[in-house]
Amino acid sequence: MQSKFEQLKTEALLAIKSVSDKIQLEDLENKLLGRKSGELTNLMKGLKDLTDDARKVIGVVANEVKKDIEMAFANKKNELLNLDWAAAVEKERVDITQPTLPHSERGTFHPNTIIQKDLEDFFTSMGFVVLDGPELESDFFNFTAVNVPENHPARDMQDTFYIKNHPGMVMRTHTSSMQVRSMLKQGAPLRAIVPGKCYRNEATDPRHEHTFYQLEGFVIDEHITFAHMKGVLEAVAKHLYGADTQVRLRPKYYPFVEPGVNGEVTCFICKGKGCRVCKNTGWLEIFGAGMIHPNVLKEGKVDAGRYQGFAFGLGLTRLAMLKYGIEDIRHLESGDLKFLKQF
Ligand code: FA5
Repeated sequence: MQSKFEQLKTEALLAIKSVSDKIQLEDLENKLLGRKSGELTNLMKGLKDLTDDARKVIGVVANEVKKDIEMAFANKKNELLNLDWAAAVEKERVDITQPTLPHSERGTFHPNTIIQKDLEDFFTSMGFVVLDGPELESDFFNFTAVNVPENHPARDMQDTFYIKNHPGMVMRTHTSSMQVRSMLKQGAPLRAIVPGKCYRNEATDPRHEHTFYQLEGFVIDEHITFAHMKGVLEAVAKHLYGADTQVRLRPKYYPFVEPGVNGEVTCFICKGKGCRVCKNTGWLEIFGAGMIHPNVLKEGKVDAGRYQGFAFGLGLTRLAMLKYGIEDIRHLESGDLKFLKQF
């Protein structure tokens, strides 16, 4: 019986050595060591029929053979694993001596992103913080909190996407939805901008998209006046379009400000003389603004007796169109690489 164990060991070690993949190795392990009918298992079962003395001697041999075979399996498993690793590394090898991709293949920033980054730098240099807010917004923060209660006709000014099966939720129609959110979170005084995406159920045309970007700004502090607002917006206009740019404010109704204005800048193409871009008016409309309505401050738990503030909403997409002379807003969300690679 001893020689049977030794013969099995010799054959097993040879067979293990010649295996070249994991599946073959598993099959062989099963054939030799399988619990029910493995060849070594069967041989070991025969030990019980030996006399006590013989079992003592042959038992030692049997255990050693088993240990050696198990060890050979473990070594082979390791060897195959290392081969797998080597193959994986070889597959991922990068030839660093290859020339890089031509520069024209590099990504570029979207025009909206370029303007957004530029304005973020500009406003942070004036002490504003940059905030971010949800695009899927509650009806409350988008409308009610900014002084547009349910059933108020001012809701019709912004054609809204309501969310099926989620009453009370809308795709935000403007970044003004962040006014009260920010007041509740940060309190007063507050100086912040909120750039971001907005959505309106528009019949799209060259100047109106269902998805576009705005940049909201608000300043809340003691003794804030309309003059501060004009000063900040003039600084923005000069930054964007040059030092000789003027700002014109004309009354406009927005429920969340009082008084409210429509902001225009001298056309930076014709310098106010009148051209195709400004439709011969000499002015370009770029924002809505005004002094924050006391009802909005109250919703934000800001003491309206002590604090005042102004807010403005720049049409960021409009600014990008003006800067780059883009004639149709629909190019911006088209994902068309021919268009996007120009920037
Ligand atoms: C508002 O959305 C106000 N929340 C702005 C505001 C903020 C006023 C704070 C007062 C105080 P309005 O609907 O006018 O206002 O939109 C502001 C700008 O967003 C517009 O001048 C325009 O540039 C841009 N805009 C509005 N709708 C679209 C659209 N469908 N496509 C592209 N740009 C749009």
